[in-house]
This record gives sequence, C-alpha cells and structure tokens, in this order.
Amino acid sequence: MDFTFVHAADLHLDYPAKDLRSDLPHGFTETVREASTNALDSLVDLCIAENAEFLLLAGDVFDLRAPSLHAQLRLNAALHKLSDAGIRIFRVGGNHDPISGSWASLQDPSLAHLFGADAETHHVEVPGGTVQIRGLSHPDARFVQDPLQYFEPLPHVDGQFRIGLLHCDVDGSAGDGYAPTTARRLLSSGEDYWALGHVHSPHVVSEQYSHIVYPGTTQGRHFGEPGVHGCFVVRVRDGRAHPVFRPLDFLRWYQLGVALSPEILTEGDLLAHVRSAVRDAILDRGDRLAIIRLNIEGRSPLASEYDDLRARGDLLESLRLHLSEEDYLWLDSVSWNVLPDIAAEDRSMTPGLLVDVRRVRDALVSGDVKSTDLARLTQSLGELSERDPRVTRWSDPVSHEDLCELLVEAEAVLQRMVLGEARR
Ligand SMILES: [Mn+2]
Repeated sequence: MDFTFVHAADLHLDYPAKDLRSDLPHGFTETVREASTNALDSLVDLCIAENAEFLLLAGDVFDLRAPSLHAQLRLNAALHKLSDAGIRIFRVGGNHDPISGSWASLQDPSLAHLFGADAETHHVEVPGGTVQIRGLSHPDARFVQDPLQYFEPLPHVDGQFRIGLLHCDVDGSAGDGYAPTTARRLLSSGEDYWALGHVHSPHVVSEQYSHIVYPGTTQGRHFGEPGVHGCFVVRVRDGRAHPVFRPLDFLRWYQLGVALSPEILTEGDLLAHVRSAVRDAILDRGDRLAIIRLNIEGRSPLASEYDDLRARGDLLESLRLHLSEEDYLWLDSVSWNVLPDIAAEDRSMTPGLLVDVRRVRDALVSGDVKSTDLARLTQSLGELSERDPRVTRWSDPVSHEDLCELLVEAEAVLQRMVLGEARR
C-alpha cells in the first residue's frame, strides 16, 4: 500500500480582518481579505501536485453558518478543480459551519462528499489496498457529546488503512467543550489516522501507534494565530502514515517585543535597532506579508521621550516610514514600555532598597520572613543586578544560608552606592 492524501481544516473562508488597531494601507487590504480563499487555491494546487488520492477537510471550512456567496463559489470551484483531477474530497462540518447552516444551492461534483449528522463509512480503493473513512458532521454549532460514542471500535484488517474525520476537542485542548473526546478513546477506536479539526495551530497529538493530527488553520486570522499555517500531506506506506506539514498561508501575524538597552540614546539609534530586530524576527515569513504589533521595552535614557500619546503616534509614523516601504510589512501598532536607565537613579532608589534588604535579612535570621517582602526584594535586586554586576542575581529559590550571604553582599554594595560610590 503506497498512496498520498491531504488533510486540512479550519479554512474559515471569509474571515474578516477585525483585530487591527489601524487601517491597512490600500495595497494590503486585498491581500488580507483574500488570504483565506487564496490559501484554499494553494491547497487545491498542492493536492494536484502531490497526486493525492483524496483531500480531507475537517470542519470550519467557512467562518460563518451563512457564508457569503463569494466564499461558497470559491469552495465550489475548488471542489470541481479537484474532482476534474480525479481527487475525491471528504468533508465534515464544524462549529462555525454546522450542516444546519444556510447554503446557496450549488452543485457539488460527484467526487465531493459532505458527511451527515449520522456516522457514515466510505471506502476508497488505493494502490495495494482499501482506505476506510469514517466521519460525522454535528448538526449544530453547539455539540457537547463525545462523538466517539458513534464509532464502534474495530479490529485490525490486513490491507485496510482506516481514517476518522471529525471536528472535535481532544483532551480539552481547544478549551471550549465542543465535541469533547480523549486521545485514549481515539487510539482505541481502530483508526490508523484521525484527521481532526478545531484546534487552530498545527498539532500532532499522537504519532506512536496511530496518528491523531490537527493541521490548524490554513491561514492565520489574527494576532492570536501567529506563526506558520497550512496542512499535512500524508504519505501512507505499508500501513503507516507519514504526515509532512506544508505551509499554505499568504500573510503572517507577529506580536514582537523589542528590548532597548541603555546604549540607545537617539531616535536614530532607536529606529535602526527596531528595524534590525524586526527584520530578524520575521525572516520565517519568506515573501509573505507580515502584519506586526510591536512592544518596545527594556531600559533606555529615551524612556520619557514617548510617554504621551502624541509622541507615540509620531514614533509609529517614523517606524512605519522606516520599515514599511521596502519590507512588505505593516506595522499595526506600537506600545512603549521602556523604563528609565536605572544607573541615573542610583542614589534615589538605593536607600529604600537598603532598608528592604536589612528588613528581609533580619527576618531571615529570626525565621519570620514574609514571602511578599522576599518577592519584592528579589525583583528589585534582579533589576539592580542587570546594571551592576556586583549585585549577585538569583533566580531560583536558594537555601536560607545562601540567601543570608547574598543579602550581606547586597547590603555592602548598596551601602557603597548610598555613599556615592556608584559605578558611574
Ligand atoms: Mn475553527
């Protein structure tokens, strides 16, 4: 037995870009609007290029239970193109597109099948054997039963490869209680490959005995769905599945944190630093559009420069000019969480810290230390140690003896700081 199939889910055709804080420039609106349907076209091309026997679509093909005619026509065209290439399509509904939704009356090709609300079994002849595909579509957007109750566990049959097709939540991984089941039940059903949908990032739940796979969405829809999106091309040889992930997406979403250091002194430094950090962080997008939400953090003498809204608006515009033109990306928003360069504030902060150190040290000696005091001190000393290597940093809980020693050290350093012997 040697054949190939493709497994995709959660295409969410027609999903509107609604997570943006700014208006996209004209040239990008169409890229964003068409990304999910373009990913569908790429999926079809991939099935044909891989000479797949069939395509599995595991629910949420549409974003809405009453999808636009545009989305329905695009799906219909995709199904016909696959069918014309001799590729069968098996599809179930999901919570976004339950089979009780309203559809235009378009003629699906004969090779395309949408599973109904009762569990069904289909067979496909492939070189060297038979594939059995079981699946069902939930009629409604809400479905709280374990769908595995409709699937009788089956004994192994030589020469048969078994696939289950479902939109469901395995072990609470989607966290919304929709069609909840467990990996244990799926593994004991007799299926060789569970083609699932519902979780939006690619995730292989199991691959040891049989496969349980979520391909994720074919196109990330918002900042909550960062990273690569696509489908699995699954080659089956000698009864064993070998899924390989393939990207299909046309744009990627990034929430990036860029840290400033005290050496960044001018807006010129800042723009150059952010630009190079952003470029490095989005290398994986290839030639796709990148939509970015930026958080600038760290410590810099520039901290107070962008405190007010207007200055931040100006910064956003400067960054866009600096980044957008040549890089095919859109900077949606910038937040500014930069702290002052602590060195400049040595003298004002150390006396209070010194009092804290002494209080915790005394409490440690008497065995009566408060965890809140300790946590606050750990944080303050951690910040201080970033600037002054004489202050030892500790990250894990340490023994009382070590802690006492560290505090004695810290006290000595702080005392010298208070006396005006700060490093700079
Ligand atoms: Mn979905």
